[in-house]
Amino acid sequence: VTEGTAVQQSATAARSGRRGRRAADVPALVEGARAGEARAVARLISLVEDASPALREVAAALAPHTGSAQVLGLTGSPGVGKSTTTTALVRALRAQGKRVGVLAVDPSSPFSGGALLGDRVRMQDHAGDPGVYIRSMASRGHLGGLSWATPQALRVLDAAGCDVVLVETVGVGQSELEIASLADTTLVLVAPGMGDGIQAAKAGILEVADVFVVNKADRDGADQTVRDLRYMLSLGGRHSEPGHWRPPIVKTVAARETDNGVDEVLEKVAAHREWLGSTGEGHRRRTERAAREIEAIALAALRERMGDVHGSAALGTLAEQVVAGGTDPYRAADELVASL
Ligand SMILES: Nc1nc2c(ncn2[C@@H]2O[C@H](COP(=O)(O)OP(=O)(O)OP(=O)(O)O)[C@@H](O)[C@H]2O)c(=O)[nH]1
Ligand SMILES: [Mg+2]
Repeated sequence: VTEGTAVQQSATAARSGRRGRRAADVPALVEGARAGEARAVARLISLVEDASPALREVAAALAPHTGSAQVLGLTGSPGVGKSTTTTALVRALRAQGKRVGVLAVDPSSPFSGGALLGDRVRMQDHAGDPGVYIRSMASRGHLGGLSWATPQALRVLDAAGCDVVLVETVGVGQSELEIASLADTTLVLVAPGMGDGIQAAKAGILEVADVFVVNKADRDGADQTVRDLRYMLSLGGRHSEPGHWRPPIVKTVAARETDNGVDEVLEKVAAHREWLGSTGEGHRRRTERAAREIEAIALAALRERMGDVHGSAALGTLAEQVVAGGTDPYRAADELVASL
């Protein structure tokens, strides 16, 4: 058993409900996805989400066709207007002729399949538009953060020719930090009167935001929220260092169809993209992203092998030696890792 299949098997076993599907014709699916077939895209995302035995083949087949999509992360407190903003952004991007993917990742309800988030987006006006793919994902097997399959799902949408992929996730737990590590540009949404500015500062969100969106600007207190954010940004952090990006603050009324500020959000996103390109920061982020992904896969493989080790004779022997004072647990652990 190679490390990869071991990882897949445990994840697949955890989701035995979907076992027994026929084997996937991965090359045909990738070809279909590249030709814009929604069903092929959906199937590929299911394969990566289910950690199907074909996962490796899918990853390998996608690799040559990825790297061109721009990934936008949207995060913020529950109810701040992420899905509404996503819908408005999709509409604006479609008007620019862009192909758009949406991944709604619900880190708060590992059992819902993230359906609520996705449905809220889907219920809007994009159903049936072949230039838009919308998919919701649960954060199965990854407490408090994004689904581990999110990067692979991004690759599927990238290979399917999406110019922009929007990733929406509720800002709870580690998710906003994770979304920032996944996205080229991270939008942090806040709303007036929710104390979000202060919450943001506490949670370290100031550090991950590339663009601040003060949504529900039709409500009282929007200007105060903008001032709060501006003040907090002025207090320092990496943003104030020379050569660094200073996150702009844009007011939106995402629930409005027109004159909603969303075009200005896209202008700031475009400016940030230019900055990413001209400073090399974009490449640095993508490399960092890949490194984390490799690390996560490698750690999962190690953990899997540790599982085999648990209760093994080798571990038992080392434990006896530690108890007898013949070695210490650190040296024993080194030996164990070396033997994996
Ligand atoms: N007044 C006002 N209401 C808005 C605005 N944008 C969104 N809303 C409303 O706020 C509520 C929540 O919007 P969603 O887009 O579902 O918020 P969300 O952040 O995706 O929520 P979760 O996914 O549950 O975290 C809905 O009732 C929206 O209609 C806005 O600009 N102004
Ligand atoms: Mg939502």
